[in-house]
Amino acid sequence: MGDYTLITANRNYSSWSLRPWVLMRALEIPFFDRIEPFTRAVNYEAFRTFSPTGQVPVLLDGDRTVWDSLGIVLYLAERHEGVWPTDEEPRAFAMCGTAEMHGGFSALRNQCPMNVGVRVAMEEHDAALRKDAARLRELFEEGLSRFGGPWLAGPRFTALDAFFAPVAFRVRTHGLDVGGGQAWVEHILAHPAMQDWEAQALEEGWREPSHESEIGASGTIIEDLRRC
Ligand SMILES: N[C@@H](CCC(=O)N[C@@H](CS)C(=O)NCC(=O)O)C(=O)O
Repeated sequence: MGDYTLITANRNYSSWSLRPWVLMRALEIPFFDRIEPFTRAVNYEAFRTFSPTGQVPVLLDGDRTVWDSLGIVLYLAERHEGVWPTDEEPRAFAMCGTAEMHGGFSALRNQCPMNVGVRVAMEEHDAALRKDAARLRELFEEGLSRFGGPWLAGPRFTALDAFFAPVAFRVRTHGLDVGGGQAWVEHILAHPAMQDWEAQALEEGWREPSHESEIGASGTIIEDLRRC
């Protein structure tokens, strides 16, 4: 069993970081929580000192480096119970949804950046974003109705919920309509690990200009709840 250090970046902005962080917290897998904040628009050289891709998240298991949010989750699944659902049907759904999130939803990712403390009014949704939002709604509603909720693949929090956790913040920040999937959005935002992440995001003092311009470009900022 691992002696884990999970390296992540700013709570407010770092959506890929949130995935393994919230999974490990929800499954109660202990780890040392190391934060490496963004100091500039591209942090490649600085992050290369601990990450082969120059990106976060990175999991250190003793002297082994495990990188990429999907790589980390697959690694954890071989060592810990509960990363995937036990039954084959929800497990297949969870694996496919996780892969879909990892490789897709680029309009959502580009046009609705994660910025936990900010609320944005969007002027319009272009065709690509409308397509992503419709697919999100479909996937959330299917998971909840097929497996009975309250999580996307049934009664327990799994990697599928962790992979969509940043989307819950994006849905709230940008006021996206995910239909019946809103029940899941509210459920995950109320999870103690998500509440802790959010509290840290609101308190952290780091502002990084390129992330600030991204959120400004996504619409009109109507509320900024960050305390620093
Ligand atoms: N495919 C990677 C993507 C990771 C990624 O894009 N991380 C961003 C932060 S959320 C990063 O480290 N960016 C480096 C930078 O902004 O300089 C993963 O799943 O872990």
